Amino acid sequence: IQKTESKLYMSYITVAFVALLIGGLMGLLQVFVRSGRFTLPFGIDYYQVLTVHGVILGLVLTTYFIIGFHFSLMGKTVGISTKQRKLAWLAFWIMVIGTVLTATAILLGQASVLYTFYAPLQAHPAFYIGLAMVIIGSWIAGFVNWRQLYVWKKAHPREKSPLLAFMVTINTLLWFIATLGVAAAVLIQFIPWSLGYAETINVLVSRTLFWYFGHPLVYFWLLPAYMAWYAIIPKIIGGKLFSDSLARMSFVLFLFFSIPVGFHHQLTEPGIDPTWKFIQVALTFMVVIPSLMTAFSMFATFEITGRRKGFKGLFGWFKHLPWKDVRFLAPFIGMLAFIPGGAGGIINASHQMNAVVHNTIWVTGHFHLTVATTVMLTFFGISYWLIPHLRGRTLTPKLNRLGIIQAIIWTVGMTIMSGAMHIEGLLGAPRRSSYSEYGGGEQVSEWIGYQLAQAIGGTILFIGIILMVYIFIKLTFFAPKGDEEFPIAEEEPDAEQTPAFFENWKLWIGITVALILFAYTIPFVDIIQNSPPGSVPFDWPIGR
Ligand code: HAS
Repeated sequence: IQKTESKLYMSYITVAFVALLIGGLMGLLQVFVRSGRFTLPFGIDYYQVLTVHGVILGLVLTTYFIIGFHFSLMGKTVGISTKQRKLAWLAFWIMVIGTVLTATAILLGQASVLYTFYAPLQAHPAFYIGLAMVIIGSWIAGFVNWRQLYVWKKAHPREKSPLLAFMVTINTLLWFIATLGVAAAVLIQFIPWSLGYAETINVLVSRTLFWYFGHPLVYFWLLPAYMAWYAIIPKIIGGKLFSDSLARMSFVLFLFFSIPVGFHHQLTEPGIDPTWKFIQVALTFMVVIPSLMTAFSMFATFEITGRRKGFKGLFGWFKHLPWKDVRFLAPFIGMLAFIPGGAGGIINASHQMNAVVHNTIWVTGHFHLTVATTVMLTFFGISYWLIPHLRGRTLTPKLNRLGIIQAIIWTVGMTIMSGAMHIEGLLGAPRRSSYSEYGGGEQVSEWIGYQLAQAIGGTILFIGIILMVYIFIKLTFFAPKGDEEFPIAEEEPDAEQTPAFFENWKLWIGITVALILFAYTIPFVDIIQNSPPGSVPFDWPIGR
């Protein structure tokens, strides 16, 4: 790989690891505060820490790592030109300036609005302007990816696009369509309101636009992990991709169904017609299908590879998996975590059960299993080969062993922390609150033990973060020079040929837009009509 390319990809990935360290430290402070044994020094506000944690891990780490990974995949499969590389740098610097603006507003205590930042909480304009810049930068990066594929297709007429390039294109499309919602909220609602040009803000519209973006956001995080599961893991275990068409179909289904489902985050909210909540819940159950297809495909890959290696019996094939290879083990634990993580999601999406868990710390437990375990462990698994590959170094057996220890520490810490969050949530404990005895209620006394458990789990996780950052530094600067493989799997030879209609982007975008218009138009008009300016709580004047 050329130095100019690797420098670009590594810049994105490095920001992600810096974010991991800062965001992880904030997480540690939070579990300490909630244990009731620790107060924040220098009058630092709990919500300021919580905002740093959510923004830097949920928005900064993920976006930078994903864009760096996307570029690496595109560079490898379809190539990148000098002009495209320059634009990718422009995207990077716009994102960095935006991130610094947003971070400054939060660190000065002017933007303790949490990572969901919806009204009536108000931040300094710099917070929103910075976010808008991050989005604009990410769009430029996405345009570059599309251009990369376009140029490749022109040079390879009638060939199907490489699977990983196809997947990156779907994920950037998903991101682009989803971020239109949050960009609209930021530009039309938040910036004028925070600058004082608009006296009021429509709270329900801001929340609806946020969740129009917020749910596909979680699939924007998940799909790069799926890229690795489908196309990289089979190669690492010495097997082949089960089916190219199935993989493409599951990504197309994510594009269709991940956006028109935002209401499942707003099930308890007044002002949205229950019929439309029902429709979006039904669509939510559709978005479960591509994950089930993925689970099926992974099992198929594991079993076929094991049997081919001669392992017999119902589960004998399981033994062949390379348990001592961290490039496999870390993502595999991620897959396992997604079984309870996904089941929790189905519980959340079921309207009646949502009433039990909504706004409790169960939800925090859910997303620490999904994004902080499934996705993060897969990202770590990717880093073990991608970083040495980009840096012209190798993953030594010693670093591999450290990686395995890291994955085990993460698993133990997360099992304790997320498990305690799930149970405490079912006992009614709210999320997003610092330590409180709530006037000494009887039920509250049941919670504290779980909060102590979370502090223990969170501390173990923080040790895992320190170890991961150490491994990152080793892989980047000190590992021995060499040639680390970029593992991309081939398809099973007897798989059916991928149909040409997968390249019909107009069709996929058309269906996606139609589904969004169907799921959002009527309820959105309804929301705007029924919350005229001045009505509370939907239209909230400043300072109230
Ligand atoms: Fe979620 C809240 C519903 C998936 C992240 N979710 C959140 C929030 C975040 C988040 C961050 O309907 C909090 C937002 C906030 O701050 O308020 N979620 C779902 C559903 C799914 C789901 C239906 N969530 C995710 C993923 C996330 C994520 C993925 C991040 C990456 N979620 C909700 C709902 C809420 C919510 C409600 C709102 C709650 C409320 O009231 O506030 C589905 O996509 C899940 C489908 C997945 C499966 C699992 C398939 C299993 C696989 C593993 C295969 C394993 C193998 C290994 C092969 C059905 C693919 C096997 C080996 C063996 C040995 C067994």
